[in-house]
Amino acid sequence: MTDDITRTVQRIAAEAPGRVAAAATLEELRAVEGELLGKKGELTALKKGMGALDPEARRAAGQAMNEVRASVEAAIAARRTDLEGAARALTLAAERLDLTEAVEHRQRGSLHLVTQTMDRLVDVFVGMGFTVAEGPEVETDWYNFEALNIPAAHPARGMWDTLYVDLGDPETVLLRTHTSPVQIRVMTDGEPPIYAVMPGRVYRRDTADASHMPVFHQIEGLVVDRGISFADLAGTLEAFTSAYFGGSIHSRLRPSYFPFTEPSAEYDINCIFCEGRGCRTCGQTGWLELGGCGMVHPNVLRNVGLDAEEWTGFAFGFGLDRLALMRHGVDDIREMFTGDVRFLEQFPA
Ligand code: 2U9
Repeated sequence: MTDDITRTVQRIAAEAPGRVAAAATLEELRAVEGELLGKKGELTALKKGMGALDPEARRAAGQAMNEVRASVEAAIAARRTDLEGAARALTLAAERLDLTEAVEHRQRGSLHLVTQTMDRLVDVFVGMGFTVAEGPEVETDWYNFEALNIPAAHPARGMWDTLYVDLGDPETVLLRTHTSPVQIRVMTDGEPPIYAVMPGRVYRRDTADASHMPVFHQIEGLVVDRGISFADLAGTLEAFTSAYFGGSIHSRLRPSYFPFTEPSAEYDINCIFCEGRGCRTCGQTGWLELGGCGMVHPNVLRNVGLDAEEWTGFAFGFGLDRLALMRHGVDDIREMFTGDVRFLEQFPA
């Protein structure tokens, strides 16, 4: 009887590792576990035969059975860990979302031509030591006109066809017609010295045609410090011109009028197509008009609480859209804003 039990225990011990390893799924493993260790399992069945043994033999058989049970349990636990890992890997593989296709087959978008132009202009000015300031597109009459030395009844108001917002008293809230109100805010909120550029979107009551849009973009610059002269203005614009357009392109200033600058000037550059020889784009003049500039009017300085005897400054401004059109040979500004991908994808960046 003892020998029978011992042989069976040895057989179970010898066979168990193979049977456990042969279980290919968690379900099969549970079945093997039941067969070996369960209530109706082989080791449990052996226990029942032990009652007939003498105490000595019973203890020896009991010990052998416990050892086999422990090693079978360990083998089953190890196999379960393996099978659970494999099952998890299968689930993960089945549930994996493959997004590579979307990335590979769809073309990535790019920055709009106006954004690219603005980024490059800002880069050049930042390289020259300017900071960048932004402000609201919905403005009050004070920031957009009054503070800039353009009172309500002033004939110069006619220089800007303004879109008013139906808010508060009539004609007190508007869509900014230039980025100049940002300069007023910078001077009101901070102290000189100021060396800043203001890029942004501006609005005019205008019908769209090949060279005008009611919404367009500007970059303006403002310098306020002690001892700033017209020579600093001319030198800054010349330095900007060669940094942005290349060393062969120069600038010139022609007398003009703006209410917020005195003296005021138009800012021209050598034609970037014929480099000054004369062509169709520059109307045979060799020059392209880029924007305006001047010394900040003392009234404007006083309006923001600065002593116009202590501080002087210059300002300049030019349209960004026209610059982008010229640079890329686009002949209708409306092309830039219809959102046609066939146009937009010609300017990847
Ligand atoms: C303050 C003082 C002075 C900014 C200036 C111009 C001349 C100018 C236009 C050219 C074409 C913009 O795109 S455009 O319509 N700008 O000619 N802008 S001086 O002068 C300022 C601004 C703010 C406080």
